[in-house]
This record gives sequence, structure tokens and C-alpha cells, in this order.
Amino acid sequence: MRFCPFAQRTRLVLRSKGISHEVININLKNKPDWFFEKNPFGLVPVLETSKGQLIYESPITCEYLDEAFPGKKLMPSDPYERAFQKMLLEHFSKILSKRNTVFYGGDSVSMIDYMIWPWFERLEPFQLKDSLSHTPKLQRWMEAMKEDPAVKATMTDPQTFKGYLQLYVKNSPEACDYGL
Ligand SMILES: N[C@@H](CCC(=O)N[C@@H](CS)C(=O)NCC(=O)O)C(=O)O
Repeated sequence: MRFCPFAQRTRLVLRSKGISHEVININLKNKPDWFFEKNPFGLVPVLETSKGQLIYESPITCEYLDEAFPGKKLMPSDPYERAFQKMLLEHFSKILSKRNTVFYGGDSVSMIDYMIWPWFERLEPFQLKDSLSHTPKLQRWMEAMKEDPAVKATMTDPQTFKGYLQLYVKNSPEACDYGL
């Protein structure tokens, strides 16, 4: 679903690693029966590999992609650093402000940045951007993230997002298709 932050995590990693893929959007207000064969919980995202293997839960899809495909590794190789990124993700709203680098895992984008980005991208359409006015580090991180090619490729413009939200709150079956 184009507006889902969890699915955006997976799309960010697919883009960042240059993995060729096909996106099939699910209208979550009107899920097709076959979707429950892909994920019995009926949630997006779901990855289906060329061998027909099915993987769901966004952090698990992202870690799978990072491990299964060559190219830039988004998870650190050091076991402590890997554990640290997982701890950050578990508690991201509470402890993120403690870092001293531009990105959360160091001086370049890594998995943790992609895992939390979709929620920050939505601050503007939710008219919450001003909530960052006293957090210069967070603002610098957002500016740096906006320069990342995978972030640019998966970004939804705030107007389109607002259009989706207006339909979503009315429980409209057209919400997921807004802007198509
Ligand atoms: N823990 C899941 C959450 C995924 C999730 O909640 N996706 C929402 C869309 S943003 C969904 O599929 N909702 C459908 C529903 O609740 O029926 C993950 O990380 O992948």
C-alpha cells in the first residue's frame, strides 16, 4: 500500500540495494482473498521471492534483503553494532536523540535510518513539522536523509499524502488508490 510506512521501509531497502523488484499494491480497505495466502495476518508489506518464499514483518523483510542480496550492507557487520541498531529500533522514539553523528548508525545511511524515516516523512502532511524546530540534530538528519537516492525514490509529496488521509479518515475504499 503506497502510503504505508512499514511497506516504505521495505521499498527503501529494495531501492538502496538496487534490487530489481515488482510492487503490487494492496487496497487495505478491500483486500483480495489471495492476499491472505501470502500473509495470514493480512498486513503489508509482504515479500515474495522468485522461489515463492514469503516473508513479512517489515524489519524482517529488510534484514532478509540485506543478507540475501549483494552490494552495500545496511546492517553493520560488528555484532554489538547490529544489536545496538536493533535496540534503537525497539525504542526509537525514546533514545534517538543521543547520537553524535549525522545518521543514526554513523556517518552514512544504514538500516536504522531507513527503518525510522517513513514516520518522519509523514510529519509534514500531518502538519507536525514545527515539532522539530527545537531539535537541530534531527533537522540535520532529515535534510541529509532527503538527499539519499532511496529516500528520494520512495517519497510521497505531502499534498498526495493529505489527499489519502482525507479519504482514509472517511473510511473510503478509494483511499489507497488516491492519486493514481
Ligand atoms: N508489524 C508490521 C505492521 C504492518 C502494518 O501494520 N501494516 C498496515 C498498513 S500501514 C496494514 O497492513 N494494515 C492492514 C490491516 O490492519 O488490516 C510490520 O512491521 O510489517
